[in-house]
This record gives sequence, C-alpha cells and structure tokens, in this order.
Amino acid sequence: MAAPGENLRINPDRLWDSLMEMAKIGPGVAGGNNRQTLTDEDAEGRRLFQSWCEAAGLSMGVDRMGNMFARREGTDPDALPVYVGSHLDTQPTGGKYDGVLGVLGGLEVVRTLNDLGIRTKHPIVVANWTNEEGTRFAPAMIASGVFAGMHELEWAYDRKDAKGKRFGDELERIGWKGEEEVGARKIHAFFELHIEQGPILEDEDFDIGVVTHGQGLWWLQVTLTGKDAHTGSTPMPKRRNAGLGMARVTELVHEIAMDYQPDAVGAVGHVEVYPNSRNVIPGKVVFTIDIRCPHKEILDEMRTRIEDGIATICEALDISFEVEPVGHFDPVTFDEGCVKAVRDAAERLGYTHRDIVSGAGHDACWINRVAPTAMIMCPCVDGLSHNEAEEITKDWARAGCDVLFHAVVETAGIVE
Ligand code: HGY
Ligand code: MN
Ligand code: MN
Repeated sequence: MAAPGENLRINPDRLWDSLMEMAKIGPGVAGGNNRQTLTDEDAEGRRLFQSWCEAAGLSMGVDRMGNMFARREGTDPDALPVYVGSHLDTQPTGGKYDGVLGVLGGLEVVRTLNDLGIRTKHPIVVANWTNEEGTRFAPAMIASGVFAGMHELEWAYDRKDAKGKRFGDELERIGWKGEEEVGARKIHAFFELHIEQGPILEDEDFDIGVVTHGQGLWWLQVTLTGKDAHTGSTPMPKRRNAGLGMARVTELVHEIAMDYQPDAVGAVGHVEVYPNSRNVIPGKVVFTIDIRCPHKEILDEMRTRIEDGIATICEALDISFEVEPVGHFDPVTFDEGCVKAVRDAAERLGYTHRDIVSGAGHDACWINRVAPTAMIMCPCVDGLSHNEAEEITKDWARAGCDVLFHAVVETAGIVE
C-alpha cells in the first residue's frame, strides 16, 4: 500500500488532553494512577473511552473477556481490519502512560483520519485489552492470551485476586462482560504504541524504538511452609522459618540473573507473609518470582537453577515448598513486514529511531501469535515505569503516535 505523505501528522494537543483526562480516573496518591483491572475505576475509564469512540463515529464490540473493539469502517467491508491498541488498566502505583498511550494513540489515529476525511480500504479497530498488568489477577496479558488461544476462557474466569474475588464475577459486576466469542475476530495486522519502560531510548537520545522482539518471561509462585513459633522463646536451631527461606530464594534469584548479564533480569515483587505478626516466626510465605530473558534456552536454564536452589534452601531450613508457574511466554519475534512499516514511517517522518527488544511484556506478544504484529516505543523519563512518577514529554507522545498513524494507515491502505 502507498505510504501516507510525511506531512500527515496527528494532533498532539488532543492526544495529550485525552491522556490527562483519562489520568483523572483512578488517581494514585503521588500523581500517577491506580486503575486496576475490573475495579469501578476500570469501568469508569472504559466508559470514558467508549464515549470518545462513539463521538468519533466508531461502533463498539465487547467480547467475553471484556476486550473492547471500536471499529471504523473501511471501503472494503470484507477486508480484515487493522487493529491498533493496548490496555487501560494500571498497576496499583502505576503511571499515566503505560498502556493508555497505546489505546488513546489508536483513538488519535482514527480522530486524525476523520479530521482529514481519509478513507482506508481495511477497517481500523481500536482495542482495549482487559487486564494486561496481571497485578490483581495473574497472569499478565490474560485477555489477549485467551484471544490468542493460550488460555481457556473458564480458566481465566476462575482466576482469583488476593481477596478471593473471581475474575469472571468481577467482570460481570462492572458490566463489561460482552457476548462476542473471544478470538473469533480475525486481524489483518496489529500495532501497539507503548512507552519503553526502560532507559535506552532516552539515554541514547532516540525518538522511536522499533520493537523487533520481546523477551520471554516466567512467573513462578512459590509457597514455603515452616512453622509459626514465638520469635523470643524459640531457640534458633529449632526454628522452621519460612520468612528466612523467602529471603534466601530472593537472593538466589538475583544472583542467577546476574550470572547472565546483560540480558537476564530477575526479582521478587509480590510477597504474602503469614501470619505477618511482629513476634511470630513466619510459618508460611507465598511469593512470585519474575524472571525474563530474550533467549529461551537461558530463560529455561534460569528456571531450572532456581527450582533446584529452592529445594536445597528448604532442605537446610526444614521447610517444605511448592512452585506453581502462574505466567509464561517464550521470547517473541515480531512480524518483519509490520516492523518495516514502523521503521519506514519513522524514517519518512524524520524521527530518530533504533531497533529495540521489549523488556516488558505486552498484549502484542500474544496477538503476534494470531496476526502480523509490531510495536512502536517512545522514551520515558529516566526509563521509569510501574511507578507513579512515570513521565513522558508531549513531543515523545507526538512522535510515537505519528509513527503509529503512518504504520496503521499504510497497512490499511488509503483510498483516494
Ligand atoms: O509485566 C509486564 O511486563 C507488563 O507490564 N504487564
Ligand atoms: Mn503496559
Ligand atoms: Mn505495565
């Protein structure tokens, strides 16, 4: 398809205003957002997005995982749509741009097409994928995962949050459980704009990251069981301290990730200590290990070494353990044709760009299994994300969305 002229650009002020408007919903306590999936705040953000889509003349579809699809008709109704989007849910101490930039950037693409009266051959669909973060309900990217056939719908519905609430019930409660079969929609191509969530683009002074790959991930939920006992009167040799076990496993994860620098990463971010009392030796700890690497064989070797290490640590402390994988995807290679459309768009528009591997997981990682997919990244200040202080500049948002516009419109085909 013919590429759009380099003078075609989005409206950066409108995009920025929409980001700031959405940021008012589910505010955090330090300038960011706490709009966790399937909460009332998520529902409010969905309603705002839907109102904007309707104002832009889009028709909304919702599937049984609550994925939202806002469609702009093309001249060829039989042509598969080009999808563009990301997620509106946030971390509990999330930023204003993680995911939201990709959804509202997709809306800005449509708004700009409307302004310019441009018609495309392929329809364009702006998507909001449910529960990308996986913080309230593991795993991350669960709804795009069901869409891509990686998870069964009922399994997803049965996922529970820390308070025992069930995903399917919460989706019904907020009124966003649609009727469409998940994954029934066929996609011509999918593009996702996202902040980098790392320091590379800012440090090297690039406007655009052309995402060629996404690193793989394991989330391993570990349960250590020892024995509650008095912290004062229990002799050290008689203790079965699950808390000590968790500390040693956390150190082990870090050491193993450091063995594979510069590529591998590893940490423990979620911990539940029982009974969590100042003067009780923890008899039980549940925590999640997050390890990632662009190389599958290293990622799997890290997992094996960690699981072996857990067994050794628990034997020494006389505690038992269970390890349950609660999230996983192999490293991802994005579609060369879509990646080229992104790279050519950045070049055409005069934005500096470099190829980059995504450190974070994204819905694009799953959609890439069912449709040609690529991602565009923009820098973020100090590479900081999953922190309320997450920040980008309007120019970075503009550049990312201009490239998104060109890649989507070129793929959808302008009809003269
Ligand atoms: O975990 C991730 O990489 C994403 O932010 N859900
Ligand atoms: Mn995200
Ligand atoms: Mn995130």
